[in-house]
Amino acid sequence: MIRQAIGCRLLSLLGLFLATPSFAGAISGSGMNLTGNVETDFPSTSPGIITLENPKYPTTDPLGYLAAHNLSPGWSVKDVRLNYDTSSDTMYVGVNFFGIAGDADNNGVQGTVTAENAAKGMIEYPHLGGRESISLGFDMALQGTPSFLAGVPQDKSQAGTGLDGFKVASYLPTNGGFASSYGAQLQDHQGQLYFDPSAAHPGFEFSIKNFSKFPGYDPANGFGLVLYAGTPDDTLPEEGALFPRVDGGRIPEPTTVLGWSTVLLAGAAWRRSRKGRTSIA
Ligand SMILES: [Ca+2]
Ligand SMILES: [Ca+2]
Ligand SMILES: [Ca+2]
Repeated sequence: MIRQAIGCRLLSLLGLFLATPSFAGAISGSGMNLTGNVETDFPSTSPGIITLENPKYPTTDPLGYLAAHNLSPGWSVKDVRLNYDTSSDTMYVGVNFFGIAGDADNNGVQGTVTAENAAKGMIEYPHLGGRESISLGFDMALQGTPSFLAGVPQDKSQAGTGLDGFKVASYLPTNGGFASSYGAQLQDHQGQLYFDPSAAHPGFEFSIKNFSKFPGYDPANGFGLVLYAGTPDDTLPEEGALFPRVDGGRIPEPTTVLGWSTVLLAGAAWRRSRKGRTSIA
């Protein structure tokens, strides 16, 4: 039943991503002045900014929706914003959470939970520690599976050299889902995570270098994107979002949809198998 429900959700997601914007008109410039506030740094109304809204949440009173469904503003993603800088071949990415990234109990401090919320099973590690992860998979050749990953791995033995263990890495599938499937760091592509999420810098903003140089990438076709945020160690559900084709307009091939479904379902199965587990790895 869970698998069926996820499948249905995927289909509804796919239906909502058919009108995604194009890269035409992307800003060319010399980098960005980042503050850690995604909506400030990646204004949706600016030419070249691509905003991928997470269709799971209503635009009217989303915080009320989150509260009613026991979802955390600190792990729920409102949208993902992209800005490709042609002059430096750098892709800037802003993951825009409803609250402060990683502030699971929404007490305004990423890294601490109130006693009351701790009693409800909410857990926060300093920074993005423990098995906390914000991970994005990029499907550069539209194969239905990530070509590479960028983010903070769930399995910290896979952590990279960036802030909070940020890494741009090859995708090395494991049974743990893509958030714990980081392979070798890709030095030619390793950008940076700009801020450890906090009240002053609530978003998750990073860069990827030499973005056009990934094998198989054709800017005219766009790329796919899959996102994960959260930790399997608390009582909150993890965030997952799928953007099968970021340039849009065309329906992904069925095989592509199937591939993406497999990627997401692998993570779902893994989480189910640990249901009830409360120990901290
Ligand atoms: Ca907190
Ligand atoms: Ca944390
Ligand atoms: Ca969780």
